[in-house]
Amino acid sequence: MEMTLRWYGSKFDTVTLEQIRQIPGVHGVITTLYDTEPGEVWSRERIRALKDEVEAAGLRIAGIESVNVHEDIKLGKSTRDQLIDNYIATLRNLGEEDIHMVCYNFMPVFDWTRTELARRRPDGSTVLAYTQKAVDDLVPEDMFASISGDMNGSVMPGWEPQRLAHVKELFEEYRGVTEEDLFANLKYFLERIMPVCNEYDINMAIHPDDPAWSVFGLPRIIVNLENIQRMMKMVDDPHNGVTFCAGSYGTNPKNDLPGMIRALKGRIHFAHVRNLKFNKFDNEGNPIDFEESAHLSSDGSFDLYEIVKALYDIGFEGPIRPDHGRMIWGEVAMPGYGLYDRALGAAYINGLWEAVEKASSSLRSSE
Ligand SMILES: [Mn+2]
Repeated sequence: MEMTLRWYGSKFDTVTLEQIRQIPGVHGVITTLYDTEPGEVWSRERIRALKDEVEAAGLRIAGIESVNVHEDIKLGKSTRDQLIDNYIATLRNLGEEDIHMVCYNFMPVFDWTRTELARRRPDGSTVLAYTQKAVDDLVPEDMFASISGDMNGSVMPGWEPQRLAHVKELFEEYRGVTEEDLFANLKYFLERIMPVCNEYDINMAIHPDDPAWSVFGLPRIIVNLENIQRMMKMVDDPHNGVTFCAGSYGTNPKNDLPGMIRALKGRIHFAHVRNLKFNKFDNEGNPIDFEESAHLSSDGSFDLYEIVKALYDIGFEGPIRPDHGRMIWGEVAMPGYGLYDRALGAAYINGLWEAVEKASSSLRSSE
């Protein structure tokens, strides 16, 4: 694995490359051209400028998160062919610049959903949280207004104001779009982009839907192992793989995270490792309230040791990153994306990895 940190670019991120470089074991960043619109071609010049900036700080670009997919592609509209051509042009330019991993998602309208961005925990830290009741009570177009006050002045990925301005129309367009339609539109997209991914050895890593169930009645497909396997089989190419996001798949306690990792051997191209804490379940065992915790196993509901061990056991070699961190020590940053708690997360995951690695090599030598 290659430990990385997500970085939004010097114009948008409160965290600097110089700070990232001082986190032990972090040599790469996962970044993006944050001010591009879905459907826009990323020019080679802009990609190279970003690369130069990262490399001048002594780091490397380990992958892109994300190249966003235009809603018309997800909707299967007639405009999709041109938009996919543009996506292919972007992939080609990334490949020319020696970038080989691209994270994306296929979630309608919203990238991810939380109902609070700064829930206070007993230790005074603040975290992102989700309450089903808040989602059920909310008109989707009010979602942005309800949380935008918590964004610390940042623009959060998936919650860009220009995207949210069209929420109402988008909901109209998704009326009647089923999960089967979404699978078919994803297949169409993947079939079109795979040749360029093969040409440039670009691993496509689809990010799961977060939370891993339908919200606001929108169809959601990347939610469990069965659906991921269907996605990989329908366009069967090693470049068609996944971002294993523990915090997203883990929102559904029925998803056995270490088991999923083992089943996805060879097709996990990127890993997001984090923890969350379930607070309340309904009568059927579905979580109705959870919050993001520190990465440490004992602070949340997941066993991070087992997650890291499963990644080690499948021979995972791709980029990995700590995911949303808590806001601690007075830091003011994009919720989930401050420096301090993600640095603690990176150090903790590195520690787990070293322990797993040494334990299994001493096991081997004693055999
Ligand atoms: Mn994630």
